Amino acid sequence: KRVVLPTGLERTLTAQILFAYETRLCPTSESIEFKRAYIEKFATILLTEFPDWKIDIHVFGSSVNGLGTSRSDVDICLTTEHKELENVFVLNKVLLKYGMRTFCIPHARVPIVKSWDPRLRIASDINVNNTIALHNTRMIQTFVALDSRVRPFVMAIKHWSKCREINDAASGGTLSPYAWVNLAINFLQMRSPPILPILHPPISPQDAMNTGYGTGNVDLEFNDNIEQLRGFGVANTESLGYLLYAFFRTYAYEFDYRHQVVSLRQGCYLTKAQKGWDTGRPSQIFCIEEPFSTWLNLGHSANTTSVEGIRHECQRAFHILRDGGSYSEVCEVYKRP
Ligand code: 3AT
Ligand code: MG
Repeated sequence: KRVVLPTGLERTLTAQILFAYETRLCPTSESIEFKRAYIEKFATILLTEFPDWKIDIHVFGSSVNGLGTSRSDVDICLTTEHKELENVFVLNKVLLKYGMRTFCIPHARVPIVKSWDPRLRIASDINVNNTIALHNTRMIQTFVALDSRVRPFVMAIKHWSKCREINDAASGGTLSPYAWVNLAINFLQMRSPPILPILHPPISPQDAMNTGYGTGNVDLEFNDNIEQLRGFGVANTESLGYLLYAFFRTYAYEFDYRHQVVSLRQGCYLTKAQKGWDTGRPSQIFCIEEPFSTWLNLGHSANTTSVEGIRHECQRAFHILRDGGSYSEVCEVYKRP
């Protein structure tokens, strides 16, 4: 069902999103240059400190998937056969020597070193030999390339979630930027007609279950043939403004948080029962299936209170737009009471 936004408002909102996208969200050429310089500096450090080791540097996440801003961090994955480097404290020591400020998270599912370069003013998350994110980065790059609405739409949602302080899984207990990207892409797959396709091969109901779809047994296959898929969404003529409005309405009033699971892999909503995620655990309140590691819930960090908060934020944004407010008002920086 299409709940209409008056045409005038829809057009104005689309123009506002595009204006924010072009002037504030797209990274400046200066910031791209600083990130490039940082990666070069990092490569030189590795060469100097480990001259005899073969270490490859892969950049992933928003600095390469098309969804980064000037202020996004640089996500780096190092691949090497020298397992000693998987101990993040080894890298940490080296970075400290070169004046970086660092912080290790050794016991996370993916251990990382967080580093801040005070000269170039670049933040970076570095992991060693955890290559899974390189594949989901390529998947996002593919989606972004298929329709010109994807990049401004997803960036508008990422920006809003950051301004409203609901994009911090680690310390805020809400959703990571990557989880928001999954919600936004799944939303575009579920439009009628769809704007984005399903890229993954079909999966049997048995495999779709949380159990049985082996942990660590990741199926990396997906269709990345951009030339073949380009133009997939042309039958859908919805504007950016309307899409953003409908996105907020979906997560404010339509999505059934109690029973549904967002699946980008299958381009639909699954049920919690289908995934075996209906145990009532606090980590299963908002369910978003990771497209490759399908046993992972990207919403695991959000508890009852933060899901209420997320829902409330979507309602707030929806009401502002419905009443003729602007995208900037929607993104007004959250003020603590
Ligand atoms: P920013 O622009 O930096 O705010 P981002 O798009 O780089 O956002 P994140 O910082 O959340 O997103 O994560 C960086 C990348 O790491 C994105 C994705 O390729 C990968 N990633 C993040 N969380 C997961 C996860 N739970 N499972 C698999 N890959 C993940
Ligand atoms: Mg990042």
